[in-house]
Amino acid sequence: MRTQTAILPGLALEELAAIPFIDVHTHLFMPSLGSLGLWGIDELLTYHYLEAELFRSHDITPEHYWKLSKREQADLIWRTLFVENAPVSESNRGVVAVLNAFGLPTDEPDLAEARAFFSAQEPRAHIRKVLQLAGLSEVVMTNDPLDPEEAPLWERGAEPDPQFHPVLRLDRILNKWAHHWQILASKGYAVDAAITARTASEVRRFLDEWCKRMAPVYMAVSLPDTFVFPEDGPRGKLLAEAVLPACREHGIALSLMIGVRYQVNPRLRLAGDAVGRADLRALEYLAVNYPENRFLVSVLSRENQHELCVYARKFRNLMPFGCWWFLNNPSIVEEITRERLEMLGTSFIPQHSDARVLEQVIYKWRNTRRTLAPILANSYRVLIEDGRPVTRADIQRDIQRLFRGNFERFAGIRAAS
Ligand code: RAT
Ligand code: ZN
Repeated sequence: MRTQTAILPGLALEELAAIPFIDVHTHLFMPSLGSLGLWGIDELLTYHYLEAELFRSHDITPEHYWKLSKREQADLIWRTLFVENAPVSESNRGVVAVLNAFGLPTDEPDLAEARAFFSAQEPRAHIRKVLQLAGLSEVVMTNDPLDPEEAPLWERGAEPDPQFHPVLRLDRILNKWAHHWQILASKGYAVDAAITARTASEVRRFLDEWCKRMAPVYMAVSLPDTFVFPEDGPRGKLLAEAVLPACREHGIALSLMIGVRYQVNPRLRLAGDAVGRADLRALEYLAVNYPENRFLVSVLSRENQHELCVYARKFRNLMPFGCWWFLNNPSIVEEITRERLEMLGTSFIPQHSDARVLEQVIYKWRNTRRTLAPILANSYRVLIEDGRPVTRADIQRDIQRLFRGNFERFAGIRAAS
């Protein structure tokens, strides 16, 4: 049935709400890695996005803040950003939306009721409930094989969960080889500080074993704005000689998240990273010279977004995904998503949550649906005006592709849907 333009925004919102999404990049953990998972009001309030904002509205020094207990930190952030100021920023509003989703008060002077609620939840049931509230069928994790807390859990055999897909994260290996090669050496790999042929092949063996253990849906690395490829340092050599061949052999994509300026203010710890414009010729080189590899790509700089779309038009082995970190604000998501729809049709993955705290998926996906509905509706409106009728089935098929099918196909996790 043909659709009238006036009802398009409502229709898009209905379908966005009805179709369960796959969250293609998070920092959440499946129940069997439960000790690593963050959830509840104290974690929500001490998310590093909010910590950065605390220091703008309160005189406390970072050094003093880090000495407080988690509970004291959360109380301070609540008082400063939610009681003494209206919580209008994106990350503040997110906490409000989560409290509201559970019927908790959003304007109390203290956190007593919220704390009582979260501490009464049974973790496994709470995870299922949160994913359902967020409209997600599955989430993709970030799993670090060199993390001293995480690695032993995998080595002992962590029980897989159909709603959580593992990802082999390579930051320590690719970005800080000098600090980490000895961990591999201590686990019996014949590696050195220098990337000799033997070191590269031992890293390859390490990746093969972790692929077997973890069955990752892709490998991933975050990269600085200064990322170049090819290059002669450890990162360039390990990428070329170990990571790219391993991805090919295991038939999995490599996710490149490019554009971080690490620790411009180390006093803020996790909140101390910034953004820089990258030279995407490195991506061009990878796409041209490694046609058998597939690359999921997110770029942090707003200035790199258009180039990424142009490269995606040239190379089918590039899949742009998400509006990452400092870009995940409605005004910027709108701009980037419109640009992508205009340049790539529906052949990209519009968003991921990057959630670090379980309940964040509720607000992040609610925001995405709210921001995307009018953008999609507008695309259909101009299409109708230009002479092509649009049906509800068209809208369903597009949303299914954007928020599920593109990832399933590109990551090779299911037959094409
Ligand atoms: O968005 C974030 O929380 C960042 O701190 C990073 O974790 C980033 O998303 C990454 O995966 O490196
Ligand atoms: Zn992330």
